Amino acid sequence: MITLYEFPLSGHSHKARLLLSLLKVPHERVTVSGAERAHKAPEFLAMNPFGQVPVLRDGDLVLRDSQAILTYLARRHGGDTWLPSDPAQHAQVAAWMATAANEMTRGPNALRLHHKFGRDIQVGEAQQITAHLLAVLEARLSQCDWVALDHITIADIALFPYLALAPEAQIDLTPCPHVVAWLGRIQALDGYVGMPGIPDHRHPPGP
Ligand SMILES: N[C@@H](CCC(=O)N[C@@H](CS)C(=O)NCC(=O)O)C(=O)O
Repeated sequence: MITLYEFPLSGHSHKARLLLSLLKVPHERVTVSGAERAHKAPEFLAMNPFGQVPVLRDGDLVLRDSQAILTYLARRHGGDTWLPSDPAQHAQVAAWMATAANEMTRGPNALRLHHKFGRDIQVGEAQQITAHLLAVLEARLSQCDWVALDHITIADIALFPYLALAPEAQIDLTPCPHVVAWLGRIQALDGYVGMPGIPDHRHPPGP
C-alpha cells in the first residue's frame, strides 16, 4: 500500500493526491502536523532530510519532492501516457516539470505563502515571475490543450495546484482565458479531486 505524507493545505502535496486519484491507485494519506512541527522531527527527517511534504512511501521506496513523486507514479501506474518513454516527448515533459519546480514555486507559490500565510517575500519579484509565467503559459495554451504534449501529462498536474489556487495568491487570471480553460479541463477529468482554496474554474465568476 502506498502512503502519502502531506499537509492538507499544501499545493505540492496536492499534485501527488491528484495523480493518485486520477490513476485510481489505492493509497492512504497521513497528515503531518505542521503545528507540532512533525515535519522537522527525526522520524520525518529520516524520510526527507529537507523536512518538507510531500513524501511518498511504497514498500521499501521512500521518495521526497512532488515532481519526483509524479514521475514515479506515472512510470509505475500510468502506462506510456503521463510520462512517455519516447526521448523527445519525455524531455518536453521534463522541461515543464522544471518550470513547476522553478518559476511556479518562485512566483505563484511564493505569493500564496505571503498572502495566505504571512511569509515575508520579495513581493515585486514574485509578481514579475508570475506575470512572465502566465504570459508564457497563456501563449502556449492558446495553441494546444495541454502544456507539454497533445495529451495530458504529469507536467499539467505539476503546474495545476498553484495556478488553481490563484485567488489565495491574489493573482487575477481573467486576462488569461486559455489558462483558465485548461484549469477547467483538469477539473473535468474523471477522478479529479480538489483541495481547500481551489474554486471551480469551469464556471469562473462573471465580471
Ligand atoms: N521541492 C519540494 C518542495 C516541498 C515544499 O516546499 N513543501 C512545503 C509545503 S507545500 C513544506 O513542507 N514546507 C515546510 C518547510 O519547508 O519547512 C516539492 O516539490 O515537493
